[in-house]
Amino acid sequence: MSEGGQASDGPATGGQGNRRVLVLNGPNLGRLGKREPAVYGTATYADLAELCRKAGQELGLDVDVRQTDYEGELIGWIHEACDNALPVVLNPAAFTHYSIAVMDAVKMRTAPLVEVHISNIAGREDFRHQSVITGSATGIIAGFGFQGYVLALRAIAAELARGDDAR
Ligand code: CA2
Repeated sequence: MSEGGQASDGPATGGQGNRRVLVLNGPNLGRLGKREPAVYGTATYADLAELCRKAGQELGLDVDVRQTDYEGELIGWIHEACDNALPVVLNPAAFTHYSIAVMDAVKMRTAPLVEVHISNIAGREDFRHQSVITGSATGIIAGFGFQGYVLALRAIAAELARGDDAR
């Protein structure tokens, strides 16, 4: 679990258990707003968590926002989602580009999983062009800043409205 109480930034359970969504963020995203504003903006991780929770409220989703710098912890959270058929919004951060372990966990998903990137990874350095996650995700949203998380939550709400299987 990452320092600073950032592991879980939203309600763990609520009155709408079947509407729970995990928003999972990988390494260094807890530092948003502190470095590289030209790429990631000036808003903070707390701002991102608040935006996701607010979007969730508007969509009738019970959004649980978490961030970790540890691969094993992220994988554990993906397993939790698999075991409980929870939809996921996932920004794997640098794990995107090389973690076969995160990819294998995503392959086990039992509900929609949307990969999100704040920046447009296809327009950056060559090593960021490849995602080992996308092929196992429901879809990917990249390049729209924090708004990408809201778009991903909207996509999940639409998928839930279509049926509860792992699309
Ligand atoms: O664009 C994204 O959302 C990324 O997933 C962010 C990752 C990067 O490794 C991916 O290629 C694209 C990096 C997150 C690092 O976050 C920072 C936050 C503040 C200051 C510097 C980096």
